Amino acid sequence: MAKRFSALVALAVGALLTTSCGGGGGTTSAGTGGGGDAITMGFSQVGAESGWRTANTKSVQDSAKNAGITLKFSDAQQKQENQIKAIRSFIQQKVDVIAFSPVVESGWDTVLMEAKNAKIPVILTDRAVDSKDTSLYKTFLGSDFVEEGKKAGQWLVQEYKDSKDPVNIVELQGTTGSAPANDRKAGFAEVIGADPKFKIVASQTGDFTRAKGKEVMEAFLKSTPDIDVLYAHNDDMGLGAIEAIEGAGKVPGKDIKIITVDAVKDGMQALADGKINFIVECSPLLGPQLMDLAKKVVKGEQVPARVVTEETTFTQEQAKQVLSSRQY
Ligand code: GYE
Repeated sequence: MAKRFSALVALAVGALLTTSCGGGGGTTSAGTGGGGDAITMGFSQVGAESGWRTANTKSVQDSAKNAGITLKFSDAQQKQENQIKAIRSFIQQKVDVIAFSPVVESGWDTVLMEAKNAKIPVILTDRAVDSKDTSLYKTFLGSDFVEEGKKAGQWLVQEYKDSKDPVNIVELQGTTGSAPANDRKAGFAEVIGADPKFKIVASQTGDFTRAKGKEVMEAFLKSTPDIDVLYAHNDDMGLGAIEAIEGAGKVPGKDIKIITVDAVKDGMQALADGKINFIVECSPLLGPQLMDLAKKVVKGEQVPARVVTEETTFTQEQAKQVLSSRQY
């Protein structure tokens, strides 16, 4: 119990550190290395836009330490140009392996070719790229975002199965051009598309942040009468939207039903409180698998081209049961 408590404190302190010094696109090192076959990993993170991202950063940093891998960590502040700069700097520093979570899907071929020519293996983590040349990276570790969008749609279809009335949906999309925004939109649209009563009446990006989620939801509430459902591509945008809905004198979870993706602690709390109706889980705890894959690719061992994270979904009742044991 005492051990568990101190682990939780460490987690909270770690989260604070990550958010407060995540600026500048600079690079910081952590980890031990040591020994002849020590591994140095260059990791280019998207940013610190959400609770999911904070938990993901912590998972990567902790796992590197545990695996004895020296980590050069760089925060791109959600800018592709910063990620490209970081990758070039990792190549110059001759790291053993580069891992990164591409903020958007396209535009990576040139820099990935530079890494390939320098014989530095690349691992995609969390988000995918749309490069035709799959030899530019060794593997892609992360969630199936299309599947997540489908699960969101399936809940909605079930929820309104007895209704003949139109269901007006507004959608808060993730970062424009990012794999999770593209795929969560597509999976959801495919499932609800089977029944014409479901209508997406407004859809706009909230860039995966709470502040943008609130701002865009305020605009939706002004421009769009009769919103039945909000589908937000992550918890943080949903949480921002809840503030906007309450500000407009409506009751989130009742007047407007809310579906989100991620299942970070704040999202799960809102779900347990009845303000969100359904959350599709997306796990940020990719660190341990990433370090295992890194060790293998550095040794030149074969790894699967795709490693998919296992995930579930949560209703309000389920959130109440698991909330206290949620790690992030
Ligand atoms: O859902 C969102 C974050 O790429 C899966 O990025 C990740 C997404 C996650 O900002 O909260």
